[in-house]
Amino acid sequence: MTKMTIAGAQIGGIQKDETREEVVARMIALMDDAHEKGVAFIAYPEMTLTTFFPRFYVEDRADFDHWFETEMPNASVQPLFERAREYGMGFTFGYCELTPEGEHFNTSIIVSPKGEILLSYRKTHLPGHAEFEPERTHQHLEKRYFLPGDTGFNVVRSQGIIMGMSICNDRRWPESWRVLGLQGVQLVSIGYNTPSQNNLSKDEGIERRMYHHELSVCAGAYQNSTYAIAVAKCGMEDGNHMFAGSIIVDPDGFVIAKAQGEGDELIVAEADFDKCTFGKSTVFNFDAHRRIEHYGLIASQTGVKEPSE
Ligand code: ING
Repeated sequence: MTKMTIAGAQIGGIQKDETREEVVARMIALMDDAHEKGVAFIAYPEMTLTTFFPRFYVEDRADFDHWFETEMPNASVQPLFERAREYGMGFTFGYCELTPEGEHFNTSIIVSPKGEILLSYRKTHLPGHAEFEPERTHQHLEKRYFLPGDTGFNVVRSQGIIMGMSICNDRRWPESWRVLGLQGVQLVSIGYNTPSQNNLSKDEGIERRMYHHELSVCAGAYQNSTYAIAVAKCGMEDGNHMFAGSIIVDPDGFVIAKAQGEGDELIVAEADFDKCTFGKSTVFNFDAHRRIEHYGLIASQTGVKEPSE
């Protein structure tokens, strides 16, 4: 299948006291709307089921284990899986994963129209810090509550195309996109929760932040000739603002759908995956043009090493 109607289901703020069931009901309402519009695949945001709790500091991390899912699917999300299967709709969403071994990950999954979990991804690039930093106006403690992902960036064939995932900060790192691109990815789903207030520099405004978000997704899609759905959990959460700007981007890097508000909102686009072929066979024909003998530092060196003089 080369054509598919795809959607991003932007989710407005989730408050601390909102239950999983209340959130899933909001997700299903968007899925119902998507079904009305003939959508075959829908993407939900990062950490869709809970508020963005890494804005809060807690001494004992176990006190935050209630924000995590210990099995997937589970009773809370089962209605979403059932509705998707009824509609024959594939989907992806992010949640916080607590493994039987006691490890905590920021995770997302791709589910087939039959309700099978085909791929699980654990967020690689965790922004922020692990300890409380008093000089910050806003804490961003993902490094405190999650381990760096151990899955790497993988793809899966589903619904006739090659699908992959990133999560939030991953979209800012070209390596995330290129590893997926080297596997022939045609649709990258990226959920995000991006606070609007900056933690350190006061001069960064929301416009600048939004520009960097869109720049990252459009560049990643273009440079790997893939569609991308970047979908936000946004709006106000317990007095903290996260920006919206959910977009669907085509393989030429053009935004073809964009959310207008900061609440629950469906964005829809007609994807023709044959459009991925041109870029992959010309400008970004990796096999014909890449020179990996010169790229060694990308995978062998973590930080910057400047010349001595
Ligand atoms: N959030 C943010 C993101 O990468 C951030 C962190 C905000 C980075 C602003 C840079 C600038 O979109 C998450 N959850 O990764």
